[in-house]
Amino acid sequence: MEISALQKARLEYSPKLPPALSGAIDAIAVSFGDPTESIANQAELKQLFAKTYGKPIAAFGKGANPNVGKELRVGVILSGGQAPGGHNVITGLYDGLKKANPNSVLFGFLGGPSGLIDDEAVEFTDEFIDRYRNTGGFDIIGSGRTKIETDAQFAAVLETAKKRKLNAVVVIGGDDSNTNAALLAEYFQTQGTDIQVIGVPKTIDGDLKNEYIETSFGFDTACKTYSELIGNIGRDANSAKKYWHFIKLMGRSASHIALECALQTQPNIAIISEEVESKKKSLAQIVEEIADVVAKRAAKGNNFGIALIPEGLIEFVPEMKILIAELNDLLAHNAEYFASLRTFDDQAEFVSGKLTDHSAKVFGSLPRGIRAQLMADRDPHGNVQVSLIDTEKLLIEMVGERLDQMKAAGSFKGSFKALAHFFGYEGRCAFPSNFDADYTYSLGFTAFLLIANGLTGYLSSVRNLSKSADQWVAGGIPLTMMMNMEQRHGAMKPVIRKALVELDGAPFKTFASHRDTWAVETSFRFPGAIQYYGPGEVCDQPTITLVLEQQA
Ligand code: FBP
Repeated sequence: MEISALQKARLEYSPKLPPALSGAIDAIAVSFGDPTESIANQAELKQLFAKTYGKPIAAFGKGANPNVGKELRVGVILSGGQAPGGHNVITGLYDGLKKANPNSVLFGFLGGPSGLIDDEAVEFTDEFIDRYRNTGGFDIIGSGRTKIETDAQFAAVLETAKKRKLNAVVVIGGDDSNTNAALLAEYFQTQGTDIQVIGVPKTIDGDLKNEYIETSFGFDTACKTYSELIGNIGRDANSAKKYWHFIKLMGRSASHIALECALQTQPNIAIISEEVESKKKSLAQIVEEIADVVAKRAAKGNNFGIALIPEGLIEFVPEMKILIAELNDLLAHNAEYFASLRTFDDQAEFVSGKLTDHSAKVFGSLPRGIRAQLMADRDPHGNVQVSLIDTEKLLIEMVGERLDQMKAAGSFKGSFKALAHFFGYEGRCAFPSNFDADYTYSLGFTAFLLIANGLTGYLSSVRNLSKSADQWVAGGIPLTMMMNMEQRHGAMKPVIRKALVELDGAPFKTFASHRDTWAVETSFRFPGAIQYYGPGEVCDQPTITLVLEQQA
């Protein structure tokens, strides 16, 4: 296959490791903290995870560790949405395994968790893996969203692991996939096996983070890719001065991506879903606020601008949140009957009849296309597929109607021509930035160390990330530590808690302190394309979010 000049150069790039991990493999010692507790629902979780609950945090440092050279057989899966750097997790894991014992074997299970259930895998070799170093995408083995859920699926995974004589399984995934990893770790133990399970924090959404997991991989590259494009559009808008651009940004639930892109590009409007929820803003209020900014800019002769809309917004508007929760429950409980309804009208009628009066009214007020999108299939974890809902178009339509009314009343004298964009999939498979290339390689190498030290039910962790890689620190965080009980598919389930944007956190406060100026002035910032080579301040910078969080 012909490869680009950049791909060729990236194959040669040597990712940086935390200092404790870069020496001889038998000179990396592990140390442990105190037993841990889950973030909530301790009693229930202790019961559900009788074998794996409450383990101590693990940290790697320099020191003798003669036992890491065992021959190991490990399986790895990529789970959920693509995120730049997934290939480097695998290369870091592979290099760790081979460095410790050249006879160790790494299997890549194909197409996500279903590869483990169906036992479909490839065995990695140097030649195979070398073709994917520092590249974006998950195409090395593919990914999928199957959830390991039923007794039969758990049993099938165990059978696969036994058949392949696996010592460990590594799950590269987001909050839902790592919840699955925690359940699998517990299951293997209750079945009397010592097969280990290690998770790696992945998702461009940036919502798998806490005190110990500073960011999920892929967030850095995805935000930089979107910010480049937003900056380019900002410059185009300021050149032609005739369009408003409504840009929906990926991020299923949390608005971390929208917030980071706002800090990078300084748009006129950026909606943060978590603020909408906390201030209980209705859709009508959001529309009013946007129309107000459009009118203020028009009054200064600026009939153009940029508005960033987080993909998950719709689920945070109180009346929509209640509607979606009701829809989730009723679709989960009437799945078979609903699937038998063939037309939109039949489906809408059935749903409206089952909703509470208030939600039925909200549902009825939405355009047909949005109603259809809200009734579409949930993902296997029960989530609405918000990337398929055209929130940016809904807002353009509603803002346009409001501005017409304002024009009639004399409070808007400009013009409003708006274009809709969705930046999502184009950010998920870019060549990982140097930050993500280094971070993911380190996470993969750390996953190997957690396995080599006999641990299970842990998430690979690399910290101190706002500093240069020579100050990074590697370790492992017990998965049960991040869990609580939440309502899913109409029942309480143990899950890793999603990290939403904190309104009292430094990134949001920094944005909030500037947004009124950015709304009316044209203050666009142009981040430009990701740079892979050059001075550190151009090509090795972490996200503004990470820097602000760690300064606080
Ligand atoms: P993960 O949480 O699995 O990393 O996926 C994140 C994401 O990219 C969301 O931002 C988006 O809503 C969703 O995946 C899209 O899913 P799909 O790839 O199935 O269309």
